[in-house]
Amino acid sequence: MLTHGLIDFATRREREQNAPAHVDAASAAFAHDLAAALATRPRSISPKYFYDARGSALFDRICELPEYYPTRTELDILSQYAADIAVQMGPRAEIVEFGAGSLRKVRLLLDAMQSPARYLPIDISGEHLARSAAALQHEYPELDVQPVVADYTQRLLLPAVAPGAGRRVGFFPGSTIGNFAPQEALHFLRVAAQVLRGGALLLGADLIKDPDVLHAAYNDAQGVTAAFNLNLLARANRELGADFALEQFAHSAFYNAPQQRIEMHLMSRCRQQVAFGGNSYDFDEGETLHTENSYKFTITGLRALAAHAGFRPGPVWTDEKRLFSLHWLNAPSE
Ligand code: AVJ
Repeated sequence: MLTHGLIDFATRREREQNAPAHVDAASAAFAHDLAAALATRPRSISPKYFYDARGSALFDRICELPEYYPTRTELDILSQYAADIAVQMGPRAEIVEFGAGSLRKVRLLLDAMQSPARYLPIDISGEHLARSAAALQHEYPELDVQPVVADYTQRLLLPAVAPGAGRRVGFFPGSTIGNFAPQEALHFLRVAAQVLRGGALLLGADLIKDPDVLHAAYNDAQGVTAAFNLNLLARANRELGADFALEQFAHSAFYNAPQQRIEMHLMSRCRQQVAFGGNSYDFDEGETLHTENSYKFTITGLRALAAHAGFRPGPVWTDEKRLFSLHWLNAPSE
């Protein structure tokens, strides 16, 4: 239906389009999931398929858009409160980042921390992970950088905390948690609470706000978000030989207030057929392929969710306009 599987989601950061060993498996999964999506109604597919090389580049451009406040705001909060966050972390802490992530963000933490001991970025994409890890290791020669190739939504085995080391702190920025349906978010937080036992999680969550502000963030004037959404069809044409007529699909993004989420869809502008994998699929005028959910939170709602998953919520940092929130969540000790 409209939710996406956890395992599907976990591979959304796959960016190994240039790694021949991985391309076939990634394409096969895309082909399989696209066929399943087109054969079901309402139609929906995991947002992980946005992130081929072109889609990843478009996402990087989204993060720079004037309307797309989350990245900029989270970076502002991180730099403003880095010292407070570092106090929570304590000396010789290690950071476990879920997703190989943005080095800009983790750098702000490392620079404020007292003798950070180790950085463990976890990502399903070995290629992207190796690049990020090597870049960070080069900049922080004292830091023990240990990339972990794994699906972080499953139970994770991490190296033991080193003797004499400080707390283990999970880092899940960007409101990536917003791609999960509520039940999936709860499941993810429960797994994280186990992996981070005795430590904590630093979690970025986008906040419910004026729907016009939300709307603009996903309907930018330059059309970068539209191109990002439509790239899913372009990718299907390029990679799988589908024949989507891109000009016959419209980017649609809107705030679904009762569900507290932005929904992105690709909407058929007319009645049409699409040929793919030896089959033909009918689209009615206005029929959509649902491509993404991006849940928004209240501070109290997020804290309640985390508590339900076993965390003890601590300090929350936010910006002046309360656009975005960063949560310190203490993991259970056992
Ligand atoms: C990477 C899932 C946090 O939901 O805002 C940006 C992805 N989609 N613009 C988000 C996205 C359209 C982004 N996340």
